[in-house]
Formats: sequence, structure tokens, C-alpha cells
Amino acid sequence: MSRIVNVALGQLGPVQRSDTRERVVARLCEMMREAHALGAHLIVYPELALTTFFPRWYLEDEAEIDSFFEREMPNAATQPLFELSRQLGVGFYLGYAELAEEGGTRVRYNSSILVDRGGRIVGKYRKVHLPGHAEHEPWRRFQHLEKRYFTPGQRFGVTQAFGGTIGMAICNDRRWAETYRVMALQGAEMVLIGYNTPVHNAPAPQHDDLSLFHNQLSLQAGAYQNGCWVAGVAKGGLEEGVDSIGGSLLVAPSGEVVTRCLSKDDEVAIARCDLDFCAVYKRSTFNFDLHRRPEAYGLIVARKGETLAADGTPWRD
Ligand code: CDT
Repeated sequence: MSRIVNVALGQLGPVQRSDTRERVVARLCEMMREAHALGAHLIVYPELALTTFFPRWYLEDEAEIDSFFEREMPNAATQPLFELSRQLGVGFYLGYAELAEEGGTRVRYNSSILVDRGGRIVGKYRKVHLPGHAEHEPWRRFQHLEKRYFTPGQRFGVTQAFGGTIGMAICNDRRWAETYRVMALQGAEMVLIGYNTPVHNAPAPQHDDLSLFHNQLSLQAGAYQNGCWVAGVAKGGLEEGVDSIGGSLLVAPSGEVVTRCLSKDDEVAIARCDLDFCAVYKRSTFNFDLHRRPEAYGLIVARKGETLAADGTPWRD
């Protein structure tokens, strides 16, 4: 089986509240067609791609909150994307808000799916690192209420697809070293990440000018330190008055950027990714079996100050 994956970044410009899912899916389909014409096997779309980034608003009405969530996937609005995927032989990563039912309880997740070249869902991920806050904080220019609207996911896994081992993460996950390492320890050769990142960071406005730099820094470090390809894809631009970064990137296991989007609008960029290129790094500088020292990572200090063993139990000398 070929180990070359032609990966397209399917960056989205803003999605306003008045935009219907059908309209957004039409834009996603348009980009998939363009990616196919450029030879893509896989197109990566952003986090929460189907609607505007609603966690910027404090909402109390449950029905209104639910209106941003998908109860099933595919559904009537997204079916055309799955059909086009099958027809063109282009797989995709798609971020969306998921309303799940678990033992009679409704649970809301910030999720992504991986769809193979036959239009079949082969992987699902629920965002682990939820940034922001849970209560209304009116002092902010806009809210970031992911902790209010979503339950955190429980694990980072990998999927065998596209001839290799593929991992998924979502937005804030990309800033955490553990995200890439936990998947790389499972053999990840490519990590796909959608994001929505406002330029303005209310608790740390001194970082605003560094937003694009921190995005690129995180993606490059994750790729290099784990010997894997990393695709990061934005929903950028001015959405409901909030400006978000673009800067979608595809990074090689060398840490080098191989393609990027230049606008903050709907834009496709593509690169040829050889999954075998990971091995050079995984067998040398980042040969985990040879060079990692898990026995030296045995102690972790928990948030409240107590010392825990690596398995989470209280540490005893
Ligand atoms: N969507 C998302 O995770 N965005 C965050 C913004 C952080 S500011 C609260 C990010 O890490 O890009």
C-alpha cells in the first residue's frame, strides 16, 4: 500500500450565526472539489466547522445551545459532504459539536471525525483540553465558554487509515506536549488538528501579537519531537465581530513547514506527505525505546501540591 498521502488544508473563513449548515457544507464541498483537482487524498477542516464559534456567547437556553450541536453524523446537512467524499475518493477530518446520549444522559462534546476515502467514518475524537471558563465573565470583550458547553474527552487514540497511523486533536490540545507524545507512543505518523483561535486572549492580552507565532511553534514542536506529520487548520477571520487567526500549516517530521494558507478565508493548500519519512526521526533522535527514560518520569506533582506516582496513586518513599 502506498505510504504517500496528499493532504489538503481546508481552511475556512468566518461562519456567521446566520449561515446555515447547508451553506457551510456547500463551502466545504467546494474546497473538497478543489483539493481533489489538486490530487488530494485527505482534506482537513477546522474545529466546530459547521457553525459559528458559539462559545463566545453566554447562553442559558438549552434549546438554543442544542441548536449548535449535531445529534448524529452524518445527518441531513452533512450527507452531501460524505457523498462527495465517496464519489471523489477524498477522505476528511471534520470538527463539530456533538450531542451524545450516554445511558439516558445527554452529553455535549467538542468532537472530530476521520472519514476514509470511501466516505466511511473510521475514527472519532473528543477534545481533551477545554480552554476558557464555565461562568459568564462580562469583563471580557467576548466569552470563551468551552468549559460550560462541553464535557472533556477521555483519551487520545490513533486510527489505522490512509496507509498509516493517524491521530486527531482539537485546537487547544495543540499547545500541550502530551497531546502529540501520547499519540506518538501509539505510533502516530500524522496528527490532524482543527482550530478556532481568537487573536485576542482576554486573560493574557500581552500574547495577542504572538498568536500566530505560538500556533506555529506548537505545531512545529509537536511534529519534530514526535517524528510525525502535523496538519493544523483554522477557521479564521472576522466572525461575529471577533477576529481569529488563520495561519493553517502542514509540518513535516523534520519540523519544517511544507505548505501553509496565506489568507484568513476559505483556502486550500496541499502537500505530498510521505509517511515513511517519519521513520528517520522515530529510529534516530526520537527513538522512544532507545532514548526515553520513563523511570525518570516516575514522579509527577499534582495540582494541589501532593506528590503522585506516575499511575496517579499517592507517592510513598
Ligand atoms: N478553540 C480553542 O481551543 N481555542 C483556544 C483559545 C484559547 S484562549 C481561551 C486555543 O488554544 O487556541
